[in-house]
Amino acid sequence: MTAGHPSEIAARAFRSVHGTPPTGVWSAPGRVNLIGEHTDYNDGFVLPFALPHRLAVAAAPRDDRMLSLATVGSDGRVQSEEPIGLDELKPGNPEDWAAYPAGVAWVLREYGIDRGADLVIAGDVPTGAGLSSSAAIECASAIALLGLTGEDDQDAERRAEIARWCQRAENEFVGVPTGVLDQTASMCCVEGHVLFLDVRSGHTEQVPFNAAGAGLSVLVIDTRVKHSLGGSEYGDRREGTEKAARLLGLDALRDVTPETMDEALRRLPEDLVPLVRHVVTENARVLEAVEHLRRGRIADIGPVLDASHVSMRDDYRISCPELDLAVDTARTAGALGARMTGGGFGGSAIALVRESDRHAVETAVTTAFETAGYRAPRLFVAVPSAGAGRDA
Ligand code: GAF
Repeated sequence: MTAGHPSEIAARAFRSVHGTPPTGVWSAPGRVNLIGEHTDYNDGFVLPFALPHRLAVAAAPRDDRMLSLATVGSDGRVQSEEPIGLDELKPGNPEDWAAYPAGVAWVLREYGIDRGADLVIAGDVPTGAGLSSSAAIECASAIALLGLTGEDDQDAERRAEIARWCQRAENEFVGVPTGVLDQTASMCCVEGHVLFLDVRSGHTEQVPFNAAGAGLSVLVIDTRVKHSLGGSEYGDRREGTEKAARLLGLDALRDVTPETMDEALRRLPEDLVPLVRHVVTENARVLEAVEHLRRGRIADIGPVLDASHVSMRDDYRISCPELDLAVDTARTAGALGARMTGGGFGGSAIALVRESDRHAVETAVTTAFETAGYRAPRLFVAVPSAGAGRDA
C-alpha cells in the first residue's frame, strides 16, 4: 500500500480524480474475531475486535443521481469505474470490488438516502485474509453516504442498524450469504475492547481487553491462502445448520444448549451432527471466554481458543492445512492458545502469546511455512481499535 494513512491516500486520490477536495473522509476497520465462529447466522454469540487496519472513503455529493466509484490499488494506482445512475444499480451491476459500495448505496435508497455521490476508496485491510475487508468497505461507504446528508456521530443503536444495512448489501447485492458479525464489528467496536454480541437479541457489551497490559499479544497469522465466502462451502455450512434447526423444530441452533445437545443430536441425520455440535459448543465457548475477560483473566482464554480450533477443524471442517500448521506450530512454540479466525477455508489464524514468547512463535511459524513449501505468512500484532467514524 502507498505510504500514508488510508484517509489521506483516499483524500489525495479524490483530488487527483475530481480536481476538488472531498467534502469529507470516513473510514471503517477490519476485524479479528477472538472467538464465536459461524455462530452469527445461528442467532448465537460472537466476540470480535476491530483492527487498526481501515478502509477509507473520500466522498462528495453529486446533483445528478449518479454514483462514481474509484479505488486506490496496493500499487497506488487509481482505478475508476464509469459513473452509474442510482436507478441502474442492481445485483450484478456493478460487479467485483465496486459491488460493495454500490450495494450499500442500493440498500440506503430504501431508507431515503437517494442522492448521487463521488466515492474514492483506499485502505490497508488485507483482502482475502479473513479480516473483513468487505465489511470495512461497506461500512465506510455507508457512513460516508450518511455523512454527506449531515448524519455523523451515530449512537450504538444506529450503528447496529447501519451494520444490518451493510449485511443486506452483502447478502442481496453482492450475493454472499454472510451473517452480521463483520459489519457489526466494523460499526460498533470500541478501542481497547472486544465486542460481545448476542446476535439474537442484538445486545452488546464492550468488554475491556488490554492484552499488552497483561504482557500478552494477539498475533495474527495471515496464511495468505485466499479465503472467499462466495464459493459454496460457506453457504453449505449455513444451509446445513438452518436445516438442522428446522428438523428440530427450532428458530435457530441458538436454542440448543450444551444440556440439550445430546438429545438434539440423536434426532438428526448423521451428516448434520458435527455441524450442530460445533455451533452449540462454540456458543458455550464464547460465554466462557467472556466470563474470563470480564474478570481480566485474558491468559485463561487460551484453552478455549484451542478447543474452538479443534471444533472448526474436525466438526465444522472449515480449516485448511496452512491454518492447521499455523495453529499447531504457534502452540508448540509457546502460544497460550490459537485458532483460525473468520469464515475459514484459508485466511488468518490468531495466537494468544506471551510478549516474551512472541518472537519465538513468529520465527517458528515462518520457518514451518518455509519448510512445508507454503507462501510466507504475514504476521502482525492486533490491538483492539476504533470502529467506523469520520476522519476529516
Ligand atoms: C464470515 C462471515 F462474514 C461472518 O458473518 C461469520 O459467519 C464468519 O465468517 C464466521 O464466523 O466472516
